Amino acid sequence: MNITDDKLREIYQISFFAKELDEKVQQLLMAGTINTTWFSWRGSELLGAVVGKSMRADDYLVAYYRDGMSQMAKGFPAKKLFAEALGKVTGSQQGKSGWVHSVDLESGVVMNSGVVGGQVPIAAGWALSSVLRGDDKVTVCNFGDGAANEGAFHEGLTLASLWQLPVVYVCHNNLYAEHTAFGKTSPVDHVADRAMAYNVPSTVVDGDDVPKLWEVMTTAIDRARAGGGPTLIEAMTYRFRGHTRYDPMAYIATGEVDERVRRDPVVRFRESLVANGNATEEQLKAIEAQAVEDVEEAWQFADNSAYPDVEVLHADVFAPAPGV
Ligand SMILES: Cc1ncc(C[n+]2csc(CCOP(=O)(O)OP(=O)(O)O)c2C)c(N)n1
Ligand SMILES: [Mg+2]
Repeated sequence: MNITDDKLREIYQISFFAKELDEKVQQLLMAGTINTTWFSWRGSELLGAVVGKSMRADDYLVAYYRDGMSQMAKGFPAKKLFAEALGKVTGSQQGKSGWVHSVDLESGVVMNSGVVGGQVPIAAGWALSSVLRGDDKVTVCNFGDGAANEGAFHEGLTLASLWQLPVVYVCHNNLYAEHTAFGKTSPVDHVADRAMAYNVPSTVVDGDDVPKLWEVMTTAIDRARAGGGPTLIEAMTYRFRGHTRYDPMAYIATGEVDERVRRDPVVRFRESLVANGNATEEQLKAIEAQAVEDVEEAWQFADNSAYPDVEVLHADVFAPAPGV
């Protein structure tokens, strides 16, 4: 399906917002104003935005700790996410999970985890729930290149394929897992190469190429919805910052990151929108001004919110027993 100008502008809006939010968090962390575990998504904004925007509103997103941009594109309110990161009671889990395990059932962000690779079989479970209920929802599952080295990846793909589940797996291959380059841990060039072993169709796509990524995502989602089973999409991307903020990135060749930052995908996407007549300079400036305002509002909301009372610590740990 070809992407419309409206969708292209929406993707720019969420990507720019995600970039601003990430920059804001970095500033606050560096100034010592806040203290939170933070996995920067700078460099992958376009990929995240397309994933979230290509889904139907009631589809399920199984998220991972570096994809807040996908979650917000799916509809997770930024205020709830920011407040959750700061451990505030107005957060999506009343401040008890942080960024890493934030979920928002209303927007269909049904799971998020720091257990690397754990997303893959859990997404198969969500997709199985759609089959059992007879609804036509599709589950989209984000995970990193490092996750493909976990047993859970192989188990999840096996089940998804055997049962032809309505799930789209999206590997965000940013070339590194913590402090190790992809090539040092993978005997194959691409995560997508592994899908063949499970009879799952797969493709490698440039995660910065919005129209191509849109086409690949919507095709896979449509096929899953029509009963055609799972797809594995490997989107090539890059991580502008270290694994965590304490990472000096000494394992990366000098100049590699600078070169990527110089070709910032959000900036290049903006240039292409103007050059191709998909958006005017005025439209983009308005989007940017609004995003700056919205990021500030989300931060103020989180900052001004209270911490949860200690009494809620043990609430929501176990689901109530049936009939209770
Ligand atoms: C099961 C498990 N093993 C190891 C870890 C430690 N760990 C946290 S993040 C990470 C790297 C994952 O890399 P990747 O999947 O490429 O995602 P990225 O951070 O690059 O987005 C590892 C090994 C973990 N959290 N869970
Ligand atoms: Mg990675």
